[in-house]
Amino acid sequence: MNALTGEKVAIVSPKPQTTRNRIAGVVEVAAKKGQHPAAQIVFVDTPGVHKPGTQLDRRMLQEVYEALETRDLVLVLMDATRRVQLAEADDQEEEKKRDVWTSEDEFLFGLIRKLDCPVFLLLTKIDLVSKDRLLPLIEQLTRQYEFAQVIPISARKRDGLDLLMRRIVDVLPIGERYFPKDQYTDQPQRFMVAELIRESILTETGEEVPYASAVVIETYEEPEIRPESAKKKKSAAPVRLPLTRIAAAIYCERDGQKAILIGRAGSKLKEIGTTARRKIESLLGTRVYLELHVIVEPNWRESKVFVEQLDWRNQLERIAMTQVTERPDLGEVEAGGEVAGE
Ligand SMILES: Nc1nc2c(ncn2[C@@H]2O[C@H](COP(=O)(O)OP(=O)(O)OP(=O)(O)O)[C@@H](O)[C@H]2O)c(=O)[nH]1
Ligand SMILES: [Mg+2]
Repeated sequence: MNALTGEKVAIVSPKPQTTRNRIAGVVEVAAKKGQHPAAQIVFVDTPGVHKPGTQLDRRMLQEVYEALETRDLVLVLMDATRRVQLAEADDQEEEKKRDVWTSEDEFLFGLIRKLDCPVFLLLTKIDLVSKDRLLPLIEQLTRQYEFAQVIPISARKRDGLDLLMRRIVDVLPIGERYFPKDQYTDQPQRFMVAELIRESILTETGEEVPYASAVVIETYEEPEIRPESAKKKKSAAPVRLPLTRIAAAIYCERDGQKAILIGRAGSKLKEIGTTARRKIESLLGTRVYLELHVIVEPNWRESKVFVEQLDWRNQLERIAMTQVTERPDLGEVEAGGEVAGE
């Protein structure tokens, strides 16, 4: 979705189950004479389909079902590299993995068989797989379901993306735009900020810490001067960009995880904060003061109420209802915030 929109709509990491909520990425396609009219494609990225264990998993699967309620077309993305590895592996460990996969596949195919819209299979990361390995894989998968299209793609090399867009436009109904022409996502910026912090946790910590972590923005104070007007100001002195002040809580499940997230003398939290702040600055076009603190919420992934509260759509509702203008009590601050150049 990032490759297609040309924007960082969704966070990305090598770890599975990175995406937790459904999010839209909007792509405008220009008309092509004799081929197709102009189009707006609204991609809805969802968490991956896997059998749920925790309440968080159940919520993630619910996101998939909710995304399926409003769709004209479904794209099933499968990582070609992992598929090829499994198809060719023959040791016992791999055998076990294959069993898990078979049951996850059944789950997925069961889900798409209920759909009354076209389903495309996209084999991803083909920059890492040779063509002669791809063909048997396609054969094997199309035996299980009659996909309307099978399109091998590489987001990295942009292979297959133009073809994909054409095939999508072919099946879309004629209708009004869903989003204004220049809007590329449905997520409010404060939630994209929370995601960028989570992305930094995914890359900066290992083991179960990223899975047990959740980020909630507690204060979000936008500058009064918009960055555009600040840039336009005619002045000989270098323009100092306005400042956005953000405080966020990182929730984890256990004291040990909190200790890892904070690190020796707060070093890990500082690292997470610095990488996140850079990404947030490039998203917002302002300087950013980012303050992070860590809260232990035992077994939050098993709490339906907590998991529901994390959903940005629910958070938006709550913000709209309470219209809190006061800075909430942030409790114990574990490490100071920081800002570029200060
Ligand atoms: N080589 C290669 N790597 C890719 C390509 N597309 C994605 N990746 C890598 O694959 C990993 C997973 O990418 P994500 O976008 O997080 O995958 P996802 O399907 O959204 O996964 P979840 O959100 O965890 O369900 C990242 O390390 C990406 O850099 C590609 O076309 N080629
Ligand atoms: Mg994802």
